Amino acid sequence: AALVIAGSGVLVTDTAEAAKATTLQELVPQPVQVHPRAETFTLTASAKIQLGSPDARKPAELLANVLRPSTGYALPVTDRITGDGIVLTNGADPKTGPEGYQLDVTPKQVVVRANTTAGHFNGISTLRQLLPPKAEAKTEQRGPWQVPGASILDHPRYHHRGAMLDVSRHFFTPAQVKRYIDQIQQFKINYFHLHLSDDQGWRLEIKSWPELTKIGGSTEVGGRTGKLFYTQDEYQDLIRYAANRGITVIPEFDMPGHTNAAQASYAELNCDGKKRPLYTGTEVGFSSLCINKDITYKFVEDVIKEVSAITPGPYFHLGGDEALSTPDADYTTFMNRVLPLIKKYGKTTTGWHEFIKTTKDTTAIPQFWGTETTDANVAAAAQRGNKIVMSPANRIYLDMKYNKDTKLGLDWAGLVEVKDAYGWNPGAYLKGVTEANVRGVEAPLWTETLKSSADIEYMAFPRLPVAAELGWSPASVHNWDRFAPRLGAQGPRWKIQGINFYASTQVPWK
Ligand code: TNX
Repeated sequence: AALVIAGSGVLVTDTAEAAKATTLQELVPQPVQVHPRAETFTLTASAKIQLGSPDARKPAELLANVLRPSTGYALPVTDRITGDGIVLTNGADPKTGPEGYQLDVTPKQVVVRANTTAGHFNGISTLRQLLPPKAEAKTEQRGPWQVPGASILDHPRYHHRGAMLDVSRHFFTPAQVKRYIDQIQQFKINYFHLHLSDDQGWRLEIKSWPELTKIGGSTEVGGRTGKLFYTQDEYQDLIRYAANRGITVIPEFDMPGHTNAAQASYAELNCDGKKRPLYTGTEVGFSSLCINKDITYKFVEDVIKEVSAITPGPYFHLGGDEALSTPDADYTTFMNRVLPLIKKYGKTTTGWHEFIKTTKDTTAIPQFWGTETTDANVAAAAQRGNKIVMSPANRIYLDMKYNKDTKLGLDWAGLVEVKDAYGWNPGAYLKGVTEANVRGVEAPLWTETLKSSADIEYMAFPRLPVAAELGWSPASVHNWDRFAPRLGAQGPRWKIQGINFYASTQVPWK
């Protein structure tokens, strides 16, 4: 008796029993191969989480931390393999690659096989969705804690599956950022991009330029005041928190535009030598660093140097978008001086796609955020060998309103309902940018209108899981009619997790 959800995404059933809905048909993102087995596994009070590989330790601890409160079980993490219970080990099929895993659920045990820590995190995310939704509760619930019998083999379509949060327009505390990291992590998101500077705020302490946060980190959109920035210790704590969940942080400092907060902090960053007033509105494109002053590059180098020293991830995001107050020639001059500085401090450059017109460096990563399906500079870069991160604003900007009645958000790129967010193929979207040119998918969340975790969640859910599906699942699985019920099946889990999601009428919520 088989119910096969193979790479084709087609469901094949040949018994009535197999046709019964199980959580096997409720996974987001959809795995590459899912074969059901007849018998279920039940997690019991004596179960141990057994490590067959040191790579699995952090993923094991994450799983234990999710399941201990809800089950009330001790769930010790141990290096001793006894077989029964949950076993995390290596020796996965090479097809799983650097981020994939195999998950085998039999009556005696659940085995996650992966050859890397990333693979174990991804396998654990799948296992969590196979347990009943109440396994996500923070308080003790009644079992039984069943997992449907299965044999799963899975690996991602793209390496980069990202989420961006703008902490500049509105500041979010470390606790709020951690809450969002927890929420995105469960969909196999592996990059968290923090937009740390903009006209309205400079959000990370830079020791050599202390006024950046003292002045530039003192307010936000709407005019609230306070300590609206992260100390370097707080930032490093966020990075560790993300790393303990399989996520690499990408810091962004936007330049040469979107720099009013810096220009309000230091007079010398302005061509006329005068400080700008702090800005609490939501216009874009009015600020620019002074391109022809050496102090500008001293400033930029100090920022890159300090940030690189405390950021273990390989990337520095230099923004580069909407530099509407920087003449084209100046923009190129600026990038020609700044790109080598990022290399000097050992980081790989990523940025909003505009910057790629200034460089032939094929290691640089443009993040496409346009609303058209052609971009000559991005296509030319792809032809040279650059890998592109896809964030088309009219598809996957999480701050776009769902419909005209959505109270939060903006609409400059259009209204983006759940089906619109799903209805595109990252590997065949931009002219001249094919599957092999795409590094992945990232869902940015700009926060001009968002002030709380509830606001973040309303805009990100369910579209962030949509982005995760597009980034992870094979293209052959892409089908709205089959995706919508899987997405809808997440509803009870999100309710238990306290996620304030938008219950779109396009989705059949469970
Ligand atoms: C455009 S997207 C911007 C941001 C805004 C956003 C609002 C991009 C690279 N720049 O400055 O916050 O639109 O949707």
